[in-house]
Amino acid sequence: MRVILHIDMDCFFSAVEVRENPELKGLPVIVGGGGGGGAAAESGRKIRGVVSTCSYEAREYGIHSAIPLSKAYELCPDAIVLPVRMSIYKQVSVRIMEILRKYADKIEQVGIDEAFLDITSRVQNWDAAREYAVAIKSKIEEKEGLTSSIGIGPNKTIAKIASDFVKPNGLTVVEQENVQEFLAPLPVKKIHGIGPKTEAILASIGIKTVRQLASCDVQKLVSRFGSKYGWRLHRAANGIDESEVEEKGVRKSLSSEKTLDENTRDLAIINRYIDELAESVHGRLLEEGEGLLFKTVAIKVKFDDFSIHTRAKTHRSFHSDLRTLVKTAKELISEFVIGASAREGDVMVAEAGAEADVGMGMRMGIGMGMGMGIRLVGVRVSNLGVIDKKQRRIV
Ligand code: TTP
Ligand code: MG
Repeated sequence: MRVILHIDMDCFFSAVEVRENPELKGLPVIVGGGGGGGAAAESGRKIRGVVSTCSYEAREYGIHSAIPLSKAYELCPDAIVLPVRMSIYKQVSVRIMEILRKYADKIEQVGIDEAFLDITSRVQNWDAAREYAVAIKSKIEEKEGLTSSIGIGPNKTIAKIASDFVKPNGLTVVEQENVQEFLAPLPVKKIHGIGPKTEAILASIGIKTVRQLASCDVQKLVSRFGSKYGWRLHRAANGIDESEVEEKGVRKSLSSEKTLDENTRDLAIINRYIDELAESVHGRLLEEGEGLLFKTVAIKVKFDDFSIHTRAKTHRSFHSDLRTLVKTAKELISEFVIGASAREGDVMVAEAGAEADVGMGMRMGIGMGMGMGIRLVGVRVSNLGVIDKKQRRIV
């Protein structure tokens, strides 16, 4: 028997904003679009964009994720509307995941503010699991000042439904023997993966609750939804889910390198290779899952004598744009190839001739491997972060 925990932070973006601006505590706070809110609306400007999330106080007015900001403002003219500051939420998310990692054998992050933890080997029974969850919640509150909701069950489907059962600051434990009883009265949309479309089809055949879905003949579901999805619905409704908590192979870095057509030290030529390599790395950053962010950019250079050298720069915050990648890589390569006293060095090389260059260049602190041609260059990004799939935006 497994013990699976699902944790979801409460009104995440908005809770982070309130933490950063404590005077907002207890107020209806909306995070979304480009911000603006009261002043923008009063001056007659149209508020653009949608609500990313909002505080629980704002939810009392009927505001929720994905509705237009203009509608939200109608529902609650006093709401404080703040712009999305993705890089801050991302940093908080990374820190929360680091905390969680210590509490599980396996952890699967499934969004910016949620994760599954397999805690089977950490707890002896369901009571211990509850205490374990309390400890996790307290640790996150202590370290990050944020509340979360946790669900615990014998599999991921149950844990996920349970974490949503009491919110905010909830904790719901569904023991194996209580699974059917817990699921039965819930509306089918509570099962992860059942969206409005499936919900409507199920309603059309008279199925509204999980109890009804669980007792529906699986062949009927298969004929409606196909074999794979039909069986999945049937199993989920009966509380069965054998899927593992999958520790996603978190990518540590991405790189691309190229041997030059001809060995050279000509920066203009090398920079053309850098453009190409950076574009390739950047393309793969975007392809990777929902997209990745980077903090560190590194370059690699191989000289005539096959010696390999690298230089790296770590930015303070995450970036995702090609421009920053190219600019950083070019700065690094130019420092590296030309050195601090670049122009002087170049002249000296021209006059001194190939033999003497290396030693003199080195002694004078000019570029690395002075006099030697470069035969290969590479660009690498590391210290990666993910772009939130719900948000679908790049910082
Ligand atoms: P959720 O966990 O779905 O929502 P939440 O944390 O704001 O609120 P809850 O207490 O109900 O868990 O999403 C996490 C973050 O993802 C959320 O803070 C903002 C972002 N998000 C969007 O940007 N757009 C959306 O449509 C949704 C649902 C979330
Ligand atoms: Mg959340």
